[in-house]
Amino acid sequence: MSRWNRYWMSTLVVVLAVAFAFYLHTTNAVSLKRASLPQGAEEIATARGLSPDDVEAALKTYVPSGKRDEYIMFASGGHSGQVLVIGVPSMRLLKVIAVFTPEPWQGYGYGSVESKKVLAEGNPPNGDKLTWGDTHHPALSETNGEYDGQYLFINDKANARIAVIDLRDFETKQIVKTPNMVSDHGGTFVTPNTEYIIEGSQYATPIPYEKYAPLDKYKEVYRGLITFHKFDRKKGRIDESQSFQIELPPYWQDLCDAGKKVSEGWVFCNSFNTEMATGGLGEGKPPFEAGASQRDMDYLHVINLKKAEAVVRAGKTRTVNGMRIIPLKTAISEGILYFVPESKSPHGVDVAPKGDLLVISGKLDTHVTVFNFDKMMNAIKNSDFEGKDPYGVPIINYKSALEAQVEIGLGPLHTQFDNEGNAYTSVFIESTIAKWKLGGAYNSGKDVWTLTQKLPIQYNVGHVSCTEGDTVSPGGKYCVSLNKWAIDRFNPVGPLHPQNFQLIDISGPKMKILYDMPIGIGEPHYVQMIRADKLHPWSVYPKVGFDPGTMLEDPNAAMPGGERIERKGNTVEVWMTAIRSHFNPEHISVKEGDKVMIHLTNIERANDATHGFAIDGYNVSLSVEPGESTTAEFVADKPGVYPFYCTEFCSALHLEMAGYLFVEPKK
Ligand code: RUQ
Ligand code: CUA
Repeated sequence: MSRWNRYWMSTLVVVLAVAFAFYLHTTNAVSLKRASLPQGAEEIATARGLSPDDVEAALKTYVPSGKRDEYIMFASGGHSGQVLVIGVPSMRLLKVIAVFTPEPWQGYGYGSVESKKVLAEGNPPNGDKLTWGDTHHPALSETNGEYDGQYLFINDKANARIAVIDLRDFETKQIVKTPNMVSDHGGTFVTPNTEYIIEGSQYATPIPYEKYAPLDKYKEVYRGLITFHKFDRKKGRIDESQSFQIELPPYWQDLCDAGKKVSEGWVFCNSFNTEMATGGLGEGKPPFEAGASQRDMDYLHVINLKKAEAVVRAGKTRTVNGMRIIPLKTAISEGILYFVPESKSPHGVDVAPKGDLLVISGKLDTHVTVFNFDKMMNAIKNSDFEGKDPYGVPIINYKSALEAQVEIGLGPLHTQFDNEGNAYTSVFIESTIAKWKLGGAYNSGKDVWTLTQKLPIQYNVGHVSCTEGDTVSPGGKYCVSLNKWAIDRFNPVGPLHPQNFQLIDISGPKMKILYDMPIGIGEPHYVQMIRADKLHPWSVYPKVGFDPGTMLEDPNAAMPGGERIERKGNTVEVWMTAIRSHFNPEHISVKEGDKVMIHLTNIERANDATHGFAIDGYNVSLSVEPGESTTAEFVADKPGVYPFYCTEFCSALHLEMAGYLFVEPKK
């Protein structure tokens, strides 16, 4: 290009740029004008009895048709045993992920071999078949203390189990029945790089729990446990051969949290019933609620995970039911376990974003108590102990670990954080969320520690959870108050009321309630909210013939052209494909008593072209997403003619997407 030409070219570029900027300016002006309230908005608000606050809340939560939410909330489904996926701020329910409970839409536990395998893996070795879970605390996988959007874990308090959900397809891939313990509560919590998934037991039992011991042996034989499940990120599975447990005194260990940043490598769990009350209402003895609340102080457990790992590596463990356990004596002598006294029936322990402070809440207290990690470490170094518990665990001097106490109201439970040095604590007895200022490094070194606002909620809050509010970099946008009672908030639906999730705007100087969402599926305990752009789920499986069980191509998948039926002895194996709007083959003939295996591949590549597969009368229901290969297995033990059909309205000729299973009776 000549110099002259180059001159003209660059002039042209400048002119075009100026023209484009002017165009943007005018269209912005137009769209601003368009965004102003439509005529009649005030009339609508008046007619519906909406206050200006209501209108503001509506504008802040309404997500127009076709638009998406900014955050995704993963909520425990409580007794349902499942996980709820909810968009924030719209509070639209996006999905119920089947975890501990069979779920027919997803074909989870209704004939599909992979899901039956996952559910069966979670059964205890005694042969019991568990069909529900009491899900409590979901935990997103983390990298450097930030949610990375790869995996989600959740515990089952009723049976001490942990589930692993892969966030590429939002499906449960593994359920681990934790050996030796039968109830948990302090799970799931992950270490900052998801090396471990933490699960603390709740109610002390003999170890293992299958070993009977009467209550008069409580102090000698009953014990608590904390399990560190090793997570193999490459495989996306817990590796129980690398996991271990630590034996703890028979206090009732409650919630835990993993240290991060400066406190990485340490784990904190609180406990109640350090009285070691054994109940007995009905036998003239004080009930648990009184017996377990006598002392003013219980113990925060301070656990040196790095040392515990070294002790496990050195083989100083005993193995029970295939699980390595660090005995309590060893945990004490090796400097793995310390206590700090904490006030009245502690519940939540929450590590602040910089990892330097721990916020403790006592259920019968009016304060939150803040411990300083460095001060704790100094106390350990200087043997600054105020004594030992009956088992010999050194108790760090309370005053030496203390950083601050903030009076926030009666019955504090859980605390989360924002990006501006504020903490948010749920206050159960008062039904409020307390916002308070952290001192020290969170507010330019000032000793501010003050309550700034109390927001009434409706009603009986358990957890409060804020956008990425338990990570090293909280989002500071929304909190959700997980209310255990709803009482009068919704249309009545009988004596069993829904729970109430209340969305709170925390982006301004004052918290404001934006939305009430009824939860009619169980008592959810905890949620985590992740920025939606951190999640990258597949919209279809990457290849036709993909097995979600292995997350690889299934070598035995039914593929187009390879559809067939083969008999080997009493087993009939079917390779079947599904595409709008037919199954191939459409006829399956077997004999009564045959084992039937149907390998079904959805060979579609279109987004959302899911086919279902149900066999009438045979309790079989599969969901086959585009690309997925799955296998249904059952015994054809009932003679007759059984239509099978697609259960998703996939096309105009969806009703024609059907076939027959013929079961010829035995002679
Ligand atoms: S707990 S309401 Cu199951 Cu997390 Cu505190
Ligand atoms: Cu496939 Cu309906």
